[in-house]
Amino acid sequence: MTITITAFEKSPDGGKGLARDTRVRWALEEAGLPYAVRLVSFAGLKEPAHLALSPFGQIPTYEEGDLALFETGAIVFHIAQRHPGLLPEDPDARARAVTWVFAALNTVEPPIIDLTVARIFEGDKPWAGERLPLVMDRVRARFEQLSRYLGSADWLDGAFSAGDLLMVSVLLRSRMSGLLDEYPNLAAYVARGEARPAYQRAFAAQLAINAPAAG
Ligand code: GTB
Repeated sequence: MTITITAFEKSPDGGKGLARDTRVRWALEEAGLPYAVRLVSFAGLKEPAHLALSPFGQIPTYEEGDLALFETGAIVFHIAQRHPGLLPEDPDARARAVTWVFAALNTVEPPIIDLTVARIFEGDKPWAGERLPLVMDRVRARFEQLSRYLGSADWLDGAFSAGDLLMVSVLLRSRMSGLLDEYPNLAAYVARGEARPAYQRAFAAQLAINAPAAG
């Protein structure tokens, strides 16, 4: 059955892989699943046809036959549950990997999003200079904890899992701030994720639609 996802027609990052369709593409590549992409304009996100798939008018969405999903966490979990490669077979190990899915999205990503908001959307506000260091320290606090937990391990809990896929994706969003480089084992963890052939294919595919046409 054909899988179709949605992505930005023109991603604001110009294809640096920061928009959330990259996570879904990565999961599909890890699972070896072919997929089609429907590109949506910013105006199109808020039109009825897209709102029927994504009530909040966002990308990515996922369609497979009669099934339509939104929210990257749910989409990656769906792929991971049905195809080998992203969740361990052992039930306890599987539950721990799912815990890391939630930790990435619920505990680590929120302060990173706050940082993006503080740097990009609120950077010109008169109080931005006071707020930014506070937000950066909240990211540092999470990175410190995650760094201590990861130690010298390659992945968060044994073999690479959907939890790592989402954690690496979340950490990547902070790269521009330079904070990741303060934690060498986290920077190396992200680099390991990016080096995976499935990530490389996902990144190249989203870049191909965002890169300026040659010539
Ligand atoms: N919780 C949802 C999920 O995980 O699926 C969040 C989805 C989401 O935030 N989607 C964004 C969106 O559609 C795109 S990824 N926004 C449009 C809107 O809300 O109207 C966020 C994003 C966008 C662009 C960059 N960038 O260019 O750097 C990075 C991240």
